[in-house]
Amino acid sequence: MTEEHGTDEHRPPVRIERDGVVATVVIDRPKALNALSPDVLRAVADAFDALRAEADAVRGVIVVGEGGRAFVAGADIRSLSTLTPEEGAESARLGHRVAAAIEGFPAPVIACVDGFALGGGLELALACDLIYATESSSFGQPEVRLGLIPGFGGTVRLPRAVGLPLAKELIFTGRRIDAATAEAAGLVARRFPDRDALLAGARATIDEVAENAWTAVALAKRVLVEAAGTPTATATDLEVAGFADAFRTEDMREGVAAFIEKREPEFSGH
Ligand code: DAK
Repeated sequence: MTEEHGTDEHRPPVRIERDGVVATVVIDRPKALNALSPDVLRAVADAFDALRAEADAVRGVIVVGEGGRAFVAGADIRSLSTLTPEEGAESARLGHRVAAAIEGFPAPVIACVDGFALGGGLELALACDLIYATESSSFGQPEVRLGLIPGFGGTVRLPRAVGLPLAKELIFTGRRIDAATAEAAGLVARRFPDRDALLAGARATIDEVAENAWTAVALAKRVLVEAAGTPTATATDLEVAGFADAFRTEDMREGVAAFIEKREPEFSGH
């Protein structure tokens, strides 16, 4: 098999690192600025499927790009140039499989952006629950410069994150914005001076989340993800269902009992 352009020799393009309750999915194709070839997309989806199997032990996932220059500089433009329409459809399905795996993962997923998050890279970050970024990062949807439009959900999730007018401006111009602008627009939840601080900040957030009832965090994520963009009545129905499901958990009984008994709760995750 020939080596994919920009792929570092003999290394899988995606790896999972574990540190206590935190799992980190590292996209490791720095020579191509971590561009999303079909192989990379498949590997990201597989990584989330693997983590799903041990979801009981994972309280949060960090997604990060290797190399310090890019989170992900978009879909792999070289791969795109050779795709047949059928392969294009397969690539679209893969992209949506990745987004579904992240949104369906029962714990927060934080995109840690250190460098470029462009095109499919920004769309990958938008599928995550939070975007944290270093000061030197930049964001954009440059697809129209290639004769494309965002195809991994950018037209759907970017307006939800920054509002329709700014989303339109970014998608129509293809321009890049810096981390400070992205934070002011609500796209980036938190900014950090460098990569170490970025990763430490994401871990600290996951540790803080991990002190809470895992079942409740998973239910809250389910409602937030499923309700996004739906009419108010549908969204509130989803919230009612999630609220009712919380009453089915031991954690809810424990959390309420601990408050009444003036003690710290001991959540079991059930
Ligand atoms: N794909 C492939 N290779 C890439 C790449 C990309 N997106 N971005 C960078 N590279 C490669 C470069 O070709 C270069 O490789 P070598 O020439 O060294 O072999 C290496 O990474 C370093 O890049 P540069 O030399 O260009 O580095 P600079 O610092 O000068 O510039 C840059 C960095 C990020 C500004 C520049 O590389 C750039 O503009 N990259 C392209 C960014 C871009 O346009 N991204 C959006 C792609 S469109 C779909 C769904 C979604 C999509 C497609 C289909 N379906 C539903 C089917 C999404 C489309 C997109 O994301």
